[in-house]
Amino acid sequence: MMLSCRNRTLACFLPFAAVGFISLSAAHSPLPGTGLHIRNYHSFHRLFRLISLFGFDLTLQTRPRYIMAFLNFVILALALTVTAVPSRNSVCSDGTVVSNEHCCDFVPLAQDLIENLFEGECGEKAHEVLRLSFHDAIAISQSQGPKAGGGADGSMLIFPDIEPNFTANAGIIGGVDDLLPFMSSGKYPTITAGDLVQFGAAVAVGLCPGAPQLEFLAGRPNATAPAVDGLIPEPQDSVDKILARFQDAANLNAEDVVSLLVSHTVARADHVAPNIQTAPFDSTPFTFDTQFFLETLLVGVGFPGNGTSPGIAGVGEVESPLPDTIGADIGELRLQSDFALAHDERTACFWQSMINQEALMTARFKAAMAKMAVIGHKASNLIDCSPVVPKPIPGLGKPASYPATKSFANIQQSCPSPFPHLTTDPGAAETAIPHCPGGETTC
Ligand code: HEM
Ligand SMILES: [Ca+2]
Repeated sequence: MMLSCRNRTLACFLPFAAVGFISLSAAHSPLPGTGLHIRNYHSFHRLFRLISLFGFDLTLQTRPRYIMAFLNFVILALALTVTAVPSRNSVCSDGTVVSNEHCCDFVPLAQDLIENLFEGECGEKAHEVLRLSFHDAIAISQSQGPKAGGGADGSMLIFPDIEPNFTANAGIIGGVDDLLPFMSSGKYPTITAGDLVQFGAAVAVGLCPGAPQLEFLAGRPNATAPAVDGLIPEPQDSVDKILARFQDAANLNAEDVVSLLVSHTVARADHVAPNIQTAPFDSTPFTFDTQFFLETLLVGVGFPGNGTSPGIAGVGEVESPLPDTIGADIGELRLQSDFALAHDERTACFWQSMINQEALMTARFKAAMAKMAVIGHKASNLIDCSPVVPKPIPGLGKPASYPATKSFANIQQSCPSPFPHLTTDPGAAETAIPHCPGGETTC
């Protein structure tokens, strides 16, 4: 039988269809067990040469004996495609199934971080690393161009003497010093600085009861330069400035900003109020709950002090509803930026909608963190290693509630939607906000 391609028969197009099929499927999914995309190490020329090896002459001087060879090729291509599917997965030492064996390198790191840095708790270290993931990622600017910063590239760890010294990064050196030993230990040679920061944050937040299991993509190249000063939002910034900064960094919108600020449910300030450290942003700084969104809407009555003298306002600080410091238990601190975003017409309704809606809050936080964690990178160039993020600690199952002595009467509402009905915690006096996680008395 003689086939002529001049007739434009189906047979002429089959090889190209096969090449296209293989290339497309390879381009969309990593090659078995490698995570490499076909374009990374096989050019299309090589594919065409491969076809020739199986006897098909792509000059299309088609002869009958090539037909069998071509069929062989199609069968081989199909077989490769079919067998590729199951072999794509790898099983890590702890049984976690991942799409690429590189992900398994993060399994011992997670254990190491939990045991030796976070000590299994949503405490100071976990908070610091979560904040670091933000300060690393947001340091990038579309308007200033690539030289301004590389986003989530670990530049804080690679140039620890530069960005951490910027005023807006006050205290960030804590998170940097937390993670540097994991980078220099030599135990994790395949893990980049940017991956360490974002993975560290995912592990950290999972220790806060009620947090979602964050997505984690691996493969951020190491930073080649530090970011410039002026890219980190500050608590004294206006809402206009804050929203513009997130937009300029990575097209993050007002809802993304509120969704990322969920992190302030597990946060305390060391450098805002003069001489006061560990001043919490809500009454449950070790629990990933919706209290932050409720408490930021309560009327402010004072500044947290050190327990002996009255509190003095810091830069970017406004009055909080629970300022009493009782012994080592420091009163609540409110950032001016959180207050402004809680009441601005662009963000107030979304802010209020988070109250007592843990599922909404965790889902929106997870989605926004997924965007933040890849700033400066193309997600399609990274490897999805989400299964190696440890399962988070479940929530406490306690609905949002007014802290003792507070009620709807103390709410300063800016969104016209109905306000959720909530109970008030028992007690005749303002509740002390525990200084230590896990019910410990010293920490
Ligand atoms: C409008 C944007 C933001 C502003 C102005 C802001 C400001 C601040 C400030 C002033 C502190 C206190 C730092 C200190 O004194 O020790 C803080 C703490 C913190 N922030 Fe933000 N933040 C913003 C957004 C975010 C985002 C997006 C995240 C994470 C995704 C985040 C996570 C944290 C955490 C976890 C802490 C607590 C750190 C600790 O307890 O050591 N913040 N933030
Ligand atoms: Ca909380």
